[in-house]
Amino acid sequence: MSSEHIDLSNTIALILGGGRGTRLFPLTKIRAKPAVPLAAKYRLIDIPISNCINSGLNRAYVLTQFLSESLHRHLRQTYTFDIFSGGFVELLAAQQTVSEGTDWYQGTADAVRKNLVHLRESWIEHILILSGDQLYRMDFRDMMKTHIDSGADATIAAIPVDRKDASALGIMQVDDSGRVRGFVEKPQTDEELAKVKMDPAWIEARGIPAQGRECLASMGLYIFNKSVMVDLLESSTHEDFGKEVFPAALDSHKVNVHLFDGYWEDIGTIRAFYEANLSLAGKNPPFDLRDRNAPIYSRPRFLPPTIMGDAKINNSLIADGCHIGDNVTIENSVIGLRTVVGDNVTIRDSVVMGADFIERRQGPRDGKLPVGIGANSQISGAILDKNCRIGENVVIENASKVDYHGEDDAFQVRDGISIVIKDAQIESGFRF
Ligand code: ADQ
Ligand code: ADP
Repeated sequence: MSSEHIDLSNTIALILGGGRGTRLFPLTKIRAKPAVPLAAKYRLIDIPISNCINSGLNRAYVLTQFLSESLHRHLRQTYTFDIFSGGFVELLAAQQTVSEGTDWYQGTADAVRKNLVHLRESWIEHILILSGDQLYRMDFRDMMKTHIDSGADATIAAIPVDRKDASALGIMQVDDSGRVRGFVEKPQTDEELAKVKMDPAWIEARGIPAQGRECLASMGLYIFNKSVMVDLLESSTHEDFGKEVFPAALDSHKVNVHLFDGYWEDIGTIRAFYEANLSLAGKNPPFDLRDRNAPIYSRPRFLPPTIMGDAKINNSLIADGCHIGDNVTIENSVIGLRTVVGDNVTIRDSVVMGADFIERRQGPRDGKLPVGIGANSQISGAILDKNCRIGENVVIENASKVDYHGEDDAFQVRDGISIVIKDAQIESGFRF
């Protein structure tokens, strides 16, 4: 049977929308991680939800730590389903689960455990657990087919990686039948890695060019039979799937892998987020936003087209509603919705998220500069969060790439990348 005939109507997706949220800080300072803008006009949450919809799965809960008005609005306005389809995308925020204890979610398994009440409905047979901060395209019907064909209790999506990437991921040792026999979360030493390393021939034998990759990494995407997951979580206090639940379940349960070898990036750190955004701006992006068979959805907006003066744009994504002045150079950058760029500005290797509104004024008022990037400024190697007010003659180049930050600073450097936080103002003449 081909996976096109697999029916996901008995499956619910649980999208893990962010724990303590420190790795993407300060982009997560005043918003929930799923709401972080991506690729000029999307938000992180649009990726897993689009994958679900394109796989014929239209029931999902998004688990998040913060009750976020803007995330609620984004989900409500974007993912509306025909009432006859029974589809929904709903936010489950940690604060709402006080009856299950007053502490916030500790880890991924704990977050799911605190929401088991939502999974009691009898139509749910399978639970698909997804991560909220990854860029990839997958038809989950393929994964479900592997899960059903193998008769596993749980299935983990697995991608071949090399040693250098292994230390940031859950690494699995898998037998010839596809069953997971060993699982080490983020192996840091050669000894730990040796316990779970695979023979590249095993990978090649399954039709995937190993290209020197000798580890199988968990992609953090899991399918569970519902009863198995409920048992595993109710009978333990394990907080994390990777650290605890899987390592403990391998002997008692049949945990298998579903192999995947397409583009897949975890974009949960500032550097990974920055690089993934810029990679989308190239001429041959590794992840194609224009794939008609599996579109990425987002909120429909009624924005005016971008107005551009005498500008030179190279390898860049430019969203709707922007206003770009004369003698502007934009290279290798992502320019988000409603971005305003003054005359004589140069933007290189940067992610500019744009603005939540179009402001109809020119000069400063009440001490506030206009939203956007002021004339004669030069921005490179930076992330400018939404609604930034950057003055004139500002230079952000950060040649030293040395991290520099206080939690509330308008300007910060993290992972070597300059960041101007949301709603911040950078005065004219600022240089770094
Ligand atoms: P990590 O990504 O390091 O590794 P984790 O920090 O647990 O694991 O996050 C997984 C996902 O869940 C992320 O999207 C995160 O934001 C979210 N999340 C974490 N805690 C949460 C909470 N309390 N509530 C809601 N969401 C939460 C995991 C696996 C590895 C695997 C990698 C692949 O543990 O084995 O290799 O994912 O990226
Ligand atoms: P998008 O999805 O297009 O990024 P949202 O619908 O999430 O935008 O709106 C972003 C935020 O901007 C919301 O909090 C909204 O209330 C706010 N906003 C919209 N217009 C204005 C405005 N003129 N002034 C200030 N804030 C605004």
